[in-house]
Amino acid sequence: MSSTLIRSIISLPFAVSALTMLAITPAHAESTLAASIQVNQVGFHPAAPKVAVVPTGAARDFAVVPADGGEAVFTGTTGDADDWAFSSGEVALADFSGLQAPGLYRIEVEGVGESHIFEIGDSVYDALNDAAIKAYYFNRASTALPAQYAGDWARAAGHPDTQVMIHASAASDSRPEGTIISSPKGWYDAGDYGKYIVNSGISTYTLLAALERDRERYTARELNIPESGNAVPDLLDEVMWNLDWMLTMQDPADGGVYHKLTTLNFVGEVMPADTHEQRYVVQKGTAAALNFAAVMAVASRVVGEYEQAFPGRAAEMLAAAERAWQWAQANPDLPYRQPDDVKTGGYGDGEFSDEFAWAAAEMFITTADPRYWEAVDFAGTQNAVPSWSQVSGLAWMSLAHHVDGLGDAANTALIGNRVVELADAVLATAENSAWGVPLQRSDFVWGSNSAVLNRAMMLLQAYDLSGKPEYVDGAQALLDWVLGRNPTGYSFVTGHGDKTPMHIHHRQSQADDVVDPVPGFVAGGPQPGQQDKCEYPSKMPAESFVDHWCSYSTNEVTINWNAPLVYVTGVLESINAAR
Ligand code: G3I
Ligand code: 9MR
Repeated sequence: MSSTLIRSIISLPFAVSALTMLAITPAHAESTLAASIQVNQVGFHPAAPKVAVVPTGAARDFAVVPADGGEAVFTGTTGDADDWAFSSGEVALADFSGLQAPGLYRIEVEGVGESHIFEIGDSVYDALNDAAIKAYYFNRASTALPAQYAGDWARAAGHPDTQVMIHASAASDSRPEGTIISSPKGWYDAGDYGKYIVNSGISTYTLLAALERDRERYTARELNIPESGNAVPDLLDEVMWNLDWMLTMQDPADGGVYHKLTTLNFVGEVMPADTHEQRYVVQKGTAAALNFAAVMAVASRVVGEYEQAFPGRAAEMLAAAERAWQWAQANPDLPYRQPDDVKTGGYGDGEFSDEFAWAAAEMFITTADPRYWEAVDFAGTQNAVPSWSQVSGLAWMSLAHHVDGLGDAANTALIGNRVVELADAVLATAENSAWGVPLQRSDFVWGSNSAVLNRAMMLLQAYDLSGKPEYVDGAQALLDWVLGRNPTGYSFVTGHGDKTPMHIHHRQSQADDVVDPVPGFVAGGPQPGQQDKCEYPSKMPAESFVDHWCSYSTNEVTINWNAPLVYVTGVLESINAAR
């Protein structure tokens, strides 16, 4: 909260309201973080807005100097100092957007110190974007990762998943409890080795949406994965690894989709090849069916563009989507309920209107059948920043991207309004932020960096519709946050930045004998829940992060958190290449 806002609350005539409001705002809880100048440590395109954050109680002069020393190349004065409800101390913004010359730099402020190194240059996010996609390769199940592709992080195969058991909760007439099915491939969800359909939904979708948005870009990128050099973009090859698995999660008898494939308990800190516990598919549910239907509908239209490389696959995916959709019509309210003997991730969600809207939107876009548009009350469906449990934003994002080809059934004005309304609401939150980033208290949840990046992704939808630069600038500020313009001082993406997480909650990174963690993964990010009971430097929402294996609630990595990092860095590259 800005000090102005605090002052206006304190001056409220009703002391009781003031006290109540102050009570729900955490008092400035103790922080042991060292205050220093924070900046996006990867860097900026020459034409992009460039802002660093200086810890100070009053405006100060600052200088941008070459990383290897020498005379200042840019000088300026910060704005006024202010505080923020989610971090400690006062800060001021140093705007050096005027500096456009490519190079490696630092910010210096007399009496305060210097920032980490950052770059100004064209294509400054290419390597990061490639690495964020390559992280999915590193999380492939059921395969060895040869050194030729995986370098230092080469590993033996694990989890063939050809002998997976039907759990009691998933038993059906044709597949009674204990039946063995084959369900290989896919990506490990996170630092654990589970494979979860709901979370695969938003992750796989977001990567496919990146490809739909920037096909030319991704056709040209080479990721050095086993499929590199074939006739399709590496990004699509990577996504196919997970689509192949997802298809095996559909019960051929009725079209329903199992919620997840995991062991009964989380396994220890071991490599994939060293763990052989029985894996199960667990309970079918409405969320799994609708996530599956939505993703298969999108995949069908994307894969259909590469029919020669993937003959028959687009039709197979669309048929699978239709069967899952039908199953959900017959089972519209079946939440996932974790069985007593299963302790792995829940991804439970009891509210399905957003999943229905998303699946209907994707089926409508792919088939042009107006019955899908009519199946859902789109006029009554709000937009929201996406997360694994709230996917209405994915419906609006896809509808907006395809708005010109939707035909008469769709309300195109409604689609534009929903996208712009949400983007404006996101941008408005920057006004209360001394850090100049459009974030609010509810963003500081488990996986906060994905909330940050999904906000950026929604701003970029509004930019695509309107061409207004403020939406790109907002997305830039949010990416800056993830890459170092935040009170923890970390660029949260492994291997990308001057100070990056070294001890992510990622079993492979923990169990291998390589010092560096697998690169290209964004850590969950600060949030005050501290569910893992580790030691943290602060209780403040934006400071409650620790780079330790112990911290699965702030330092794990997950496929749905990397996906908007891919989307946002790819789109910013495309936009900047064009300006
Ligand atoms: O929905 C409530 C909301 O009403 C409330 O205001 C808020 C206050 O904290 O909490 C919200 O619930 C949170 C929920 O996520 C939805 O955002 C829970 O507190 C929070 O504990 C929960 O965290 C989830 C976590 O699993 C624990 O269940 C994360 O979203 C989810 O990303 C994470 O997923 C795990 C998988 O289960 C297993 N694989 C790793 C993966 C990442 O850690
Ligand atoms: O390692 C698990 C991680 O992948 C999950 O996201 C997290 C929350 O479900 O749980 C982790 O496992 C922990 C378990 O829940 C409690 N005991 C310690 C485990 C991690 O070392």
